[in-house]
Amino acid sequence: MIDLRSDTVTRPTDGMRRAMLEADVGDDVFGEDPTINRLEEYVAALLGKEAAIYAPSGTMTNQIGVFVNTQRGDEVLLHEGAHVFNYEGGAPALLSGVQVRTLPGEGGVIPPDALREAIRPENVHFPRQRLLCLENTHNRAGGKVFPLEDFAAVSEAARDHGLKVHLDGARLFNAQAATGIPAREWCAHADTVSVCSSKGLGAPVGSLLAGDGETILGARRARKAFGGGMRQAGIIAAGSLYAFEHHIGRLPEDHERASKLADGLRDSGYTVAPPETNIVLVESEDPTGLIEALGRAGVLATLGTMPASGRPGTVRLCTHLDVDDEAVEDAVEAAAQVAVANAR
Ligand code: TLP
Repeated sequence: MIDLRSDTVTRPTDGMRRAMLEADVGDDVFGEDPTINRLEEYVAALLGKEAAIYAPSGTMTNQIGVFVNTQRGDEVLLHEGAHVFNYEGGAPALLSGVQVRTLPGEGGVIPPDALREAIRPENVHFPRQRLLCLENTHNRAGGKVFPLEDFAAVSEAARDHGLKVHLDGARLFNAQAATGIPAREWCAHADTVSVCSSKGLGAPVGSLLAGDGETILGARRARKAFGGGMRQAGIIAAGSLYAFEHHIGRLPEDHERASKLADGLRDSGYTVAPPETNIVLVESEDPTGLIEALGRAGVLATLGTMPASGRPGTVRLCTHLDVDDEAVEDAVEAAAQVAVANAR
């Protein structure tokens, strides 16, 4: 089986497992885990922020980001395809008591004017608007990079209206790898940033939320309340630290393989946009049927989107640490056979 469902499916490498085995640990709820402390300092510096906090998942770091930037009854603005809105179990309402308002935008990019149009006047009838969430790269848009200038422009528009900005940077280092722009340049336009070690960077578990010192202190209280206070978690944090230290530099390999995969699929008649990073979206009128057929041919994929408003749906294929050139060739070959069978 060639598993292209997500870049979350990777197994830790030997070097990563060794780092985990040898990790110094302590009780992190007491702030005494030396590996977690090192990881938090490392990632804060990498993102150009004062402080960072380690948590089990990107969902948790996003939701702590929502929690620390809002109060109950507030409105959070985000893109209609945002992970925070679509794939986190309704957590903004569940955990922070906020309502979300979705905004349109090609490729996950919210134009400043779309944001300005959504701004409400000060009036007792209206919810307070306190936060804009942005995502880079954008998962549902197919791993698209949020161009830095556009990011800065919409962030400035948000701040002009007194909003804070949270960046879901689960795949922020893919944006860095695709553009050569350091991740911290996007972070300079956000108040809080979530990054994941468990996506393209290949760690088994772990995400961080970065921001200013006071906000991250608040995030420590929120993490405990959300059940994310961990004890000798240096054992997993060592895998995350290893991922940040050793695997950022190899992300371009995943992007090249995604391009090869897209080219190969196009050659077999599939409609595929050129990927900017490691996510390939294949257009399909019947995405669930295509996923089943690919699965029977030995390639695992997931649903991008279902067909809607006269537009085809998409099937998502991700390249990652455990996919080599041969796997890409085999996946292209299997997909070609599916295309031939479907044409019969
Ligand atoms: N995304 C997963 C699924 O939840 C869809 C995937 O396979 O891509 N932000 C973004 C942009 C993400 O893509 C994800 C994971 C998360 C946050 C949440 O991370 P975890 O899974 O660690 O909670």
